[in-house]
Amino acid sequence: MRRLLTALFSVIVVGLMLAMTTQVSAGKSAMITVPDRVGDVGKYNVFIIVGGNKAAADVENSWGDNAPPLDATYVDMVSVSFGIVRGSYVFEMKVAGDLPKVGEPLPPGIRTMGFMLWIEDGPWDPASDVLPHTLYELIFEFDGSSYTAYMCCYATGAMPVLPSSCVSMLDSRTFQIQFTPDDIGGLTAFWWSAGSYLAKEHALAWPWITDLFDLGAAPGQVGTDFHWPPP
Ligand SMILES: [Ca+2]
Repeated sequence: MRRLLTALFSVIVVGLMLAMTTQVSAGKSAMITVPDRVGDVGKYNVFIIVGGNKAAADVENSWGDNAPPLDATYVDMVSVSFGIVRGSYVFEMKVAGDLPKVGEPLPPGIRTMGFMLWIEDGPWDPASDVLPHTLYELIFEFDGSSYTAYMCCYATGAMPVLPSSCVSMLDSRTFQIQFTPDDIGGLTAFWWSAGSYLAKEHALAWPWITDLFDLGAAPGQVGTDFHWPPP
C-alpha cells in the first residue's frame, strides 16, 4: 500500500508540475499557470473561513433570497495564468462557461460580473486573522453592455480604466489583460491571487465572491497567493 501511495503521490506531483508551467524565453518573459477545479462556484468560498471560523456554512448570508444561481459557469475559473511578456504583465483566465455577450442577461439580481487580480504585500492564509494589504486590484467587469478593465490603487483610491487595447478575448471562455509595471507603481515583486464575482452593484460594492484559488493548487502557493517573480 505504501508503495502504491508513493507511486500515486509521484503521479500527482508530476501532474502538478505539468499543470503549473514556467516558461522563460530569451528575454524577460515568464508565465505561470495555476489550475482551478471545475464545478466549485460558490462552494468553496474561503472568505467564509477567515479567522478560522470554519463553522460558517452559508456562502454569503446577506444575499438572502436574492442569492444568485450557482450555474453561472462563466465565473467558474478553470485556470489562471500570470507573468510578464516583453515588459508587460499578463493576466489570463480560462473559465468553464462562455463569457456573457453584450446584451446577454446576467442572473436575476445581478448587475455586474467579473474577475479580480489582487496584488498584495503578502500572502493570505484564509484561516488566519492576519490580512495582507492589497496594493492594487485589477478588475475586469461586465455590466451587460460592455467589458471594462480597471486598475484600482488602494493607496490613492484611483481607478483608472485600462485602454481597450489591453484587453484580448482569446476565445469564448478565455480573456487576457496586459498592463505595465507603471500601472502598479513600478512594482516588480509582490504577491498575487485571483478570483471571480457576481455583484448587485459592482466589484467594490456588494460583490459575491464566486471562485477563488484552490488552496494548495500549485507549487509555490502560500495560502491563496503566489509570489511574483516565482521563487
Ligand atoms: Ca473553479
